[in-house]
Amino acid sequence: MRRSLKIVGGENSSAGISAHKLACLGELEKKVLWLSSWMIHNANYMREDRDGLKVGGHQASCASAATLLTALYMDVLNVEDRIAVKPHASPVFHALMYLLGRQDRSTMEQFRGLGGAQSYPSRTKDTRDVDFSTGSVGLGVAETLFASLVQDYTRLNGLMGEDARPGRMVALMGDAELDEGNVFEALLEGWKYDVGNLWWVIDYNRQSLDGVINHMLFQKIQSFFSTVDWHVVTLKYGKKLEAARSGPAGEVLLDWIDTCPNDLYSALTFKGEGAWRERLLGDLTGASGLKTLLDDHDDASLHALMTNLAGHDMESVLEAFHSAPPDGPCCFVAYTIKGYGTPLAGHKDNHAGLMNEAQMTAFKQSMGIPDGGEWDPFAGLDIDAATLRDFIGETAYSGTPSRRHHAPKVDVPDLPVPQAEKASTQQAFGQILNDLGRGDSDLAAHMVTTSPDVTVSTNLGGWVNQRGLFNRHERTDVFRQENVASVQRWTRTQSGQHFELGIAENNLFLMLSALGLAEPLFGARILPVGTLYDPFVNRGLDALFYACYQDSRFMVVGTPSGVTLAPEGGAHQSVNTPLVGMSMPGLSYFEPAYADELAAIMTWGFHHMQAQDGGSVYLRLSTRNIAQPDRTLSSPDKDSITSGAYWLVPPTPGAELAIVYAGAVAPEAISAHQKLLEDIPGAGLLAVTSPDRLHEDWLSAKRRRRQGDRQAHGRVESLLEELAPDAVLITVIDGHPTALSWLGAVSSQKVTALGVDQFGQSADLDDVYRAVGIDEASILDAAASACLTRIGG
Ligand SMILES: Cc1ncc(C[n+]2csc(CCOP(=O)(O)OP(=O)(O)O)c2C)c(N)n1
Ligand SMILES: [Mg+2]
Repeated sequence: MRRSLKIVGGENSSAGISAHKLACLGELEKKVLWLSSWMIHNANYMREDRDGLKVGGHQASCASAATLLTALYMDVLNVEDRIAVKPHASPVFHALMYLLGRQDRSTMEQFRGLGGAQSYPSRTKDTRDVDFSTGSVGLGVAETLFASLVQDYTRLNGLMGEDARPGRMVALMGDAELDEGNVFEALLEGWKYDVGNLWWVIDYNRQSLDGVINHMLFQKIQSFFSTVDWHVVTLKYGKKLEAARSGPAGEVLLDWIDTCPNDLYSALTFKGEGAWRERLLGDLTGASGLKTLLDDHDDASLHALMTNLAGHDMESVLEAFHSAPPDGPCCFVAYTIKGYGTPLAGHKDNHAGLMNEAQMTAFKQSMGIPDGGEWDPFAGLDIDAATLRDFIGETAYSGTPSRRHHAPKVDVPDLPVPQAEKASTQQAFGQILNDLGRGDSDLAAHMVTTSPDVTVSTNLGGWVNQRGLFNRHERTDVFRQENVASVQRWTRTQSGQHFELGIAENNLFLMLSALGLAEPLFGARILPVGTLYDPFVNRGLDALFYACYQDSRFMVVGTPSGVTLAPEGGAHQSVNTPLVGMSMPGLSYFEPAYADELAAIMTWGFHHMQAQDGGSVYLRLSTRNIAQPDRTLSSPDKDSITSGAYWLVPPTPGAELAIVYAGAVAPEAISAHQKLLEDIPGAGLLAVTSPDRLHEDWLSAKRRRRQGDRQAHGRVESLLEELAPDAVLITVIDGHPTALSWLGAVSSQKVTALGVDQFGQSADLDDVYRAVGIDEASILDAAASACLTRIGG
């Protein structure tokens, strides 16, 4: 057990922290508070307002974190450390980067504007110094845990880039982020893996968005973290309060603070002035030494004393960070005040509160900022600019040109097609991975797989048998040792290439996200592949969205999907996931029907995951065994497959009908098509392997045409032009029909879109296809009535 609980306070000496450092950091902290407040004020009050919409910003959230983040960036962190900054402290982050010479003034002036500093730290839209995008609370925090595991993997397997060094993974988080369940899911997974190199610094201002949080929450926080073997360090009293402890009425005063409800403490903080005196006189009547204590302080100094929490006391903060144990995860509960140092301090409604113009003018004066000197990095400080510049010049961040690494690309061979007369795409996927696992390709050496307790049922078992499971500590497969027969060989070693996760799909996507950032974060090329049951994509949707938003690169396989899993479980059907795949920026969604399509798509995917302008890949697969096509006469080229569609049966020129299908419903589409040929000779059969790629390419062609490129032509336009201008398209997919219904807008052809728009009925395949209307009869019916309307119209 690595558990320890420590109260950091004034009794400790500030050994190792020079007075000069403290003074400089104190000044920089003030500047950070000013710049972050001003950045928000400028965006809301100074910039031209063109649309009447609120710009917003969070001055109180920023003030709360100013000391902690200044300490981290200006003293504690090394460049190889990676940090997730709580979303609403984005201006603090940008102010620090500005002081470090890593951000320019115009970007800050454009805060929340196009091309300006982003509302919340963003890897892709901000500077190169954002390590993890935050914004959806809880996600950035948890991602640091998975990044720590990924760093261990790269380090232990010699994959880390030559110019990269291991660092700490750090989250500076709001206390309300602990209300997000995903944080606890991650904590449990971290415990299972004995996660090491990790700091979570809780900005414990006891306020969320709507108000003040529960009293004594810190006790629960301490026990949660201790339960999963984290070190917990509580930073409660600043140096002034610690010193007061041994003075008149000291113990009584600190006891009073300890038991003071959060909302009362916040209200008194906001009121300030004589409010503390009045309250203490009322609550501590008769306490020995109280009169002396109060007589020794005027209202202002009493307010300063009573609000001297350790999270705003640079010396206490530095002591805590520098004396943290070198290994093991560590949680710092840093008491802070939301809005500290501003007129917003302590008010329960201050989350999105902005200082008004009069308050800003007074604040500016109190900060000693002259008119016109608002963006001056050193105006209004008590230490001269040259000294501060020298101090900043000595920090780890200063002068480091880039903190993003690159890794050489891995060669991707054409993946061989699993041979079988009948196969499911899930089976073929398992076979491809198994073959990769058995071989010795560079590609396989750089792959890492992961799955939330569905490794075996998504056909990753073969690969895992070849490549083993990763763990920081070696663990044998006891079943094997005891000679108990099992198909699965589950030995855990530091070189194992599979991360087995508990059932938490959010963790899967956070893990994929961290694995897929291994190149920029650690200089390691990793090609992650994750599997889950397709319906549970929805369960991890936010983390998937953020993974893509961060430009993380991975392949995720949703299988089985749709209603095609048939009797296996109505409640496991996935309906909307094609639309998720289509609408997610940075993710290319494919729905192949055949093994050769899958092999071509996976080959393309591993290239795409490594391309500078590439992205991530989502494969929606199925367990339905279907006859593989005879490609001896004609075979689609791989580009057609990976660009989204090809004619399985080309139409005759000007044909009046085509059936368009995606994925596992291929047999129904084929048989319906054959029957239709009797009445409509020349009807086409279009195989769509990726509604997403096809759609995206069409949008891009239209955009280029608007921009003047008259030659721009989408692939889908070329395909559909082979039909009559008023041809009928019958589309069919085991998913929501809108995934293909847009095809009617391409050339104004008439579409009848078949698909799934209901959920949850268990049945065998025939029944369920008939019930939702994607069986052969439904396709034929749709074709007949569409043709009738066409003739009639
Ligand atoms: C997933 C998610 N839900 C809701 C929000 C809206 N929101 C923004 S901040 C916040 C509360 C923040 O409180 P805390 O984490 O304690 O931050 P601080 O007090 O430091 O500002 C909420 C609910 C969000 N950003 N993300
Ligand atoms: Mg808070």
